Amino acid sequence: MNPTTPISAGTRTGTVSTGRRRATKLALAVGLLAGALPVTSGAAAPSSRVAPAAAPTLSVTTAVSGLDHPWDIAFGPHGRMFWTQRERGSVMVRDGRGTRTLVARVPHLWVSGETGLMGIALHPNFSSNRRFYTCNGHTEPDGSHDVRVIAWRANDAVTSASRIRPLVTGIEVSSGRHGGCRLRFGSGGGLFIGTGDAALTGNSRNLRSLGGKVLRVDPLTGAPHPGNPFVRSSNRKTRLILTYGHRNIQGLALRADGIMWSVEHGPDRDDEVNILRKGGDYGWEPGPGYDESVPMTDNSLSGVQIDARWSSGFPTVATSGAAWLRGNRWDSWEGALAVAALKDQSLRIMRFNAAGILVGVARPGALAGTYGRLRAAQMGPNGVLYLTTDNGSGQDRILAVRAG
Ligand SMILES: [Ca+2]
Ligand SMILES: [Ca+2]
Repeated sequence: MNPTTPISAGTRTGTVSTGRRRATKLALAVGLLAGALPVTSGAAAPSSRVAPAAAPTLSVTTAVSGLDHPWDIAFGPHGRMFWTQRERGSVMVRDGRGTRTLVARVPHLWVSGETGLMGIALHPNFSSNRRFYTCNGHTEPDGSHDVRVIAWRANDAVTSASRIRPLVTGIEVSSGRHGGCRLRFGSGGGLFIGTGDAALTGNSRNLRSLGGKVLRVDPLTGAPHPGNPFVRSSNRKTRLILTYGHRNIQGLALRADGIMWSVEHGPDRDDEVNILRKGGDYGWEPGPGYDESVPMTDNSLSGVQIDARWSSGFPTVATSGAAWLRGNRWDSWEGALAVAALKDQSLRIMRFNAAGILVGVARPGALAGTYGRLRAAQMGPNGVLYLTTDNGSGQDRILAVRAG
């Protein structure tokens, strides 16, 4: 396959975009108790009526306070919670007894605009190999920058960590705008890396750039995942690509069926939630001079573009991290996607059916405008959802959200 030619996504689902239609009636039916908003959906209308379902009552507590731009969260054995702080470049761990430890500080950190220390993910075998991964803006000795993924190994007590190696380097940057970078493991053990387009024209759909992509790599070697669509390409970067045509991936979330979903920022309209399909083109291609007055999914581009499963319409709300809700205390929201939003300062609960079609969106009042900007979402032990705030000035927190 010619790696420079956008491919047709043969795995596209059966949904046919019928344009943006308001799902007001449905949203009202689903979210009677939860402050549901009318939403626009880039996907087709639901194929069947969904009975109104009672939303769970939420309680929100502060798990950790006194933080500064906590960007991502991960959970390890024995109740350990990891988090990153974007500007401080610190990887912190709180153990099961509540003791907080600085485990690592990223060297040569480059903090600029939206870029700094961002995503974190623990290897699925962390309990035996102690490996984890971070993604950060980096400064080279010559003063140049990139975004890169670093592999770390923690000591047995998980009180310190040493760098094993940079796993993926050369993710393009410009000013620090649209730096990505979320890390999550897939069901097959590959490490997914969601990147931003660096606010540069010509990255997103260019298969020789790592910007505006979802990459998938072997977490031990950094080699391309053997199932990647362009794995036989002669180009190092092309081989790492799973999907392309993204603007700025802020969320990745693995559904229980093993399918990875992404969350992206739109320009002035159309934040998106997408199902990731191998080799898929998600249709973002800004014009010369980074002209953003183009659709988030531009179907007029060559080849087939994959439509979003949810989009914000106008204006954007700046959707960021996302997690699938697990545990029966979530009641009718079990299996729904919880999506944090920065600009809109709220959490959205998006319910999709097994085919990935949106059936309802709720915006729980307990998390709407109460805590400022919400950055990360991650499920912890016992069916508790954790969120980070992103307001700065050392006032940020990690919130624990319990249902039932
Ligand atoms: Ca798109
Ligand atoms: Ca097209």
